[in-house]
Amino acid sequence: MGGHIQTTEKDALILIDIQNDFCPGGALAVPEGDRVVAAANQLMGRFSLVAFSQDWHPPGHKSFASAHAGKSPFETTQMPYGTQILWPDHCVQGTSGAAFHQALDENRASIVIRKGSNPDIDSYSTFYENDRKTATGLAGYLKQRGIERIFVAGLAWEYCVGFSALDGRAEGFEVFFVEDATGAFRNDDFAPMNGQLQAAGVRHIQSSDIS
Ligand code: VGL
Ligand code: ZN
Repeated sequence: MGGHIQTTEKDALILIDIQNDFCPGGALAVPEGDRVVAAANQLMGRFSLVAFSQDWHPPGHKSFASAHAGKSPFETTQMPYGTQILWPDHCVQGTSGAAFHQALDENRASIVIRKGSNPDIDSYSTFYENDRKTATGLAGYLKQRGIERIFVAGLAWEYCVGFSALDGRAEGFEVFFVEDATGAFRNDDFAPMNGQLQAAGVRHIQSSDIS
């Protein structure tokens, strides 16, 4: 059954980091992260333009706790661009953990934005690295393709999907956050991100709202 949001050629679907390391069994797993795959595959059928993002870190990336002597995952450190959470090694370029979930239909993506490749800068958003200055080029790509509204989904809610939604707003797009196609690391601490999303005018929807 269709919902009340009709998609057009001015809409794009942005599927964020649906990669093995963010799924159960992966290095930085979202609980039940693989549950977004079926929803993502289904959503793609509603859009003429689909973009993927892929977390893509070189070995020894500065966002890894292992790159900082004496630090453990989920502690923080100060980087030139601010406070950085230190993660377990994840999504290392070319590894199976960095590959898309095998059930995700990759063929529909017309562009894959790889992010987090600068060894010294993390990148949650698929529009800007965490220094907030280095653009990935996605905004220009979408604008040159005439896109006005973006629909974001994937992994993880309170980091890469959330920051991509906020930057999408900052770039002037209307932004829809597809909740049932998005997974959170924790269900008890995403309220701050949700507050930011709401303040920015991001609209929260379900897949079934789209026809
Ligand atoms: C992500 C932490 C580190 C994400 C990526 O995709 O949400 N989170 N790298
Ligand atoms: Zn990462």
